[in-house]
Amino acid sequence: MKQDREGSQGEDGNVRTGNSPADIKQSILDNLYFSQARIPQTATLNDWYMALAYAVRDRMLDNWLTSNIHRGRKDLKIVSYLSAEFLMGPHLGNNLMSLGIREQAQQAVTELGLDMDALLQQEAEPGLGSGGLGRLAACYLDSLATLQVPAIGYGVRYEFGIFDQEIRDGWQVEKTDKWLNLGNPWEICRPEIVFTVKGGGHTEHYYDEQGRFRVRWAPNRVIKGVAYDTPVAGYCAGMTDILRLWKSEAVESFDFQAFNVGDYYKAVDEKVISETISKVLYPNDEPFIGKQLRLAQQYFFVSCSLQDMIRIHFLRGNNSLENFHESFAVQLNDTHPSLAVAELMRLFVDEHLMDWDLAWRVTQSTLSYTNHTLLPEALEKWPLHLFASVLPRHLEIIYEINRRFLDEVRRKYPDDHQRAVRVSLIDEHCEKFVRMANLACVGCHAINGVAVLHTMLLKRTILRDFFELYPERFHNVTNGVTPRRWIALSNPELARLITDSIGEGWIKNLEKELHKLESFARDAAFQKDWQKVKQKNKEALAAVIRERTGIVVDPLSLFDVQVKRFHEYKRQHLNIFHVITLYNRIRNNPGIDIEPRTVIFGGKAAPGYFMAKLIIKLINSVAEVVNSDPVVKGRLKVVFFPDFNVTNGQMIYPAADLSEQISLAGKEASGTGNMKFSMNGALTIGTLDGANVEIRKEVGDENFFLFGLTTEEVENVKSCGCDPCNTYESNTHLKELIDEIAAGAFSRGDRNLFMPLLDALLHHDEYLVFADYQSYVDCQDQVSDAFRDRQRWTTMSILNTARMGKFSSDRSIREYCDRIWQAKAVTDRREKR
Ligand code: F58
Repeated sequence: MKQDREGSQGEDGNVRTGNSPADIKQSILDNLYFSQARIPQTATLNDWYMALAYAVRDRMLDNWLTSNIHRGRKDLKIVSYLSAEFLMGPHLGNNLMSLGIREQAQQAVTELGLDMDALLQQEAEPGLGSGGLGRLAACYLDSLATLQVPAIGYGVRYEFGIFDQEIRDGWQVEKTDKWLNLGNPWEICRPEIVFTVKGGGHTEHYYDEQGRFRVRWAPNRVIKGVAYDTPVAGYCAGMTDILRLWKSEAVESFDFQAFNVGDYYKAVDEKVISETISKVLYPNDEPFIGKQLRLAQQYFFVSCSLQDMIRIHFLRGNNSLENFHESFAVQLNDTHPSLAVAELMRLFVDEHLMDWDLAWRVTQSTLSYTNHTLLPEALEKWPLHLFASVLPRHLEIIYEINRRFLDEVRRKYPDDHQRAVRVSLIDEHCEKFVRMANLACVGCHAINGVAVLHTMLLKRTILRDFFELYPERFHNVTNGVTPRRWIALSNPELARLITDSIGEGWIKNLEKELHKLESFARDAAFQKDWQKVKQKNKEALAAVIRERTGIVVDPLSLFDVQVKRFHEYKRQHLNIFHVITLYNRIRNNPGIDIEPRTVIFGGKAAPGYFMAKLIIKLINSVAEVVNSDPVVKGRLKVVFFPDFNVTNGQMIYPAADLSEQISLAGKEASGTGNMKFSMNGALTIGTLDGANVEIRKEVGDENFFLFGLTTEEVENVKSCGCDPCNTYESNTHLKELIDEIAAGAFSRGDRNLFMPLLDALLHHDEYLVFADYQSYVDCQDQVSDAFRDRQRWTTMSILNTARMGKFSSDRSIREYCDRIWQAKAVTDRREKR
């Protein structure tokens, strides 16, 4: 073995950090031996993966430590992104790319007789998020680091992330995600960065020696939060930001108390309860479900994070908290961390003896809030009794904020009692609740939506009163996604083609560079290359589909893809109704000349969301019938791709021809999958919802398949009280397919199985599936026609990619920095390569 670890040193002579293939190879061997206690002869694939990961992490440390110095600089504001979710995706491939050592590592690995793809696949995905909101946080960290803005992402180190999805008999089955089982080489535990967090109990009011009114919180639980840091390297940038996740643990002194009185088991119980806080991510999607443990989780990570920021603020040489907002801009990713308003006030006023008014000014200047939903049922509101039992001091603080705020409202609108009732931080309709969005709107200096339409609707609907009170606080920052992970990493062939044509500037400067592709849109040779790349990606996906589902699909068919969380408003059932419509056309006319399609679905349903799970079952049931019917002759295939996550997304987006963005107008805040598809050359069929509106504007109306009611029309249909039964009765194709489902055509004769879904549609159809059906089917016919003309389609595809510059998360982050955070990048740029 010794021999194995010797050998050549790289040009820079440092096997620990050198970037030559020889250095990396030696470093892998060293890490295998010294960190994994393994020799090559007996090492498992996971040992090799860990050894490579440690070798890569070693190479991130230089930048990490220099970046710490920047974070210590008083003149540079640190952006704190507070989020209950970070859906980072696998780190290895991305870090190799960011460090610019992909080829060297590939060579090192090959020389060791290993397969890089197998090593990459060994990494368990850190699924610490459930969907768009968590993935957005990850894209934003990538952009912050790439743009060299000092930043820390703060969240929870869930032991169990989002469940793994299996499909059994067509139904979703949830499996616990054990992402930490084989070890996580990317995180570094920082036992010295630890904070205590109180819970429950009561408050005591008293006057201190100086005669000041003080409040003491006497909790009945105390736990501690320990920091785990994951480096986030900017793409070929000197900056490495940090993802700091908190793990809950028992406070030792509490154990001892119990132990001393002989109650050993109580001490152990206490430990178990403490560790429960960061045990599991709640996989819910909207609507809001008020579980005590979730409130405790939110408070836990908010408190640890704010205490950590105060620590850093003093470490930077400040001696008061008056200028805390010059050290930190704190972004609240939805209301999940909105307790920060009350907690920062508590830390300032109770712990650091700041005067209330000053504390309030600093709190407001520090915090800003992003809203991610228009669904009223998704807004977080905690039952007052529950809130009081977990956070008694915070409730007092919220009452005081509310008292002052409502005074201000009444001064402004003296005769408008109803307005005060609506904006109050406490909902007093029957059972009382604490309204977290109201708390965030009052306590933050900036409030933003995530797409132009979404921000406009926020101002007109759920946050209207706050917009009228504080119009200057409202901003729009349209979401973006990182072109590093979502093009360069996941679609290497396309990345190469783009770079060969316009140079590599697009990777860091999508907005300025990518449009240069437009000049190739009609170039015959370039079109061929473009088609080849897509074809290869489709073949690769087809192979994976076969391996995971047993379904054989034709890579030459149109890949029509809808991947996202399952929710009725996203209308995956509208898509499957179109599939049934195509199937009926084939059955009614077996010789029909129809453009072959493979319709691919993917996504998880919240474990308790019956209707979403029933839609998954319907898709699989339709798939079973369509895929096995000989009359179809392979012209139509339906696939449910199980366990859609970041890793699988990286395979799926590059292989799509058509992107399904078909939510009911006014329901999807932005969408980010829509951007990933389009960047990878898929054309969109979509409604005027969320960021679709802006995507269409960028790519051009003629390169986007638009259908469906507009938000205004939706409002009209809703207010006229139209009966969905009428649409059903008057549309023969719709009636035919609904009747088939009802008759058990896709459920082996079982007429009851899908009744709950059909009943909901026939009697309410809240998301206007029936109303949009015909427009959708007509639009899909246009898609098929367009796909027949491959040259035209390819032009449209190239133009879609070329015009997506705006949707880089770098643009979003620049907007946050300029308009909301007033944060600057580190100026001494140390460009690598
Ligand atoms: C999503 N929200 C929006 N929430 O639905 C989507 O339109 C938007 O593009 C994205 O945020 C980013 O802005 C979302 O993903 C959640 O996952 C919540 C997590 C906590 C429980 C409730 C759902």
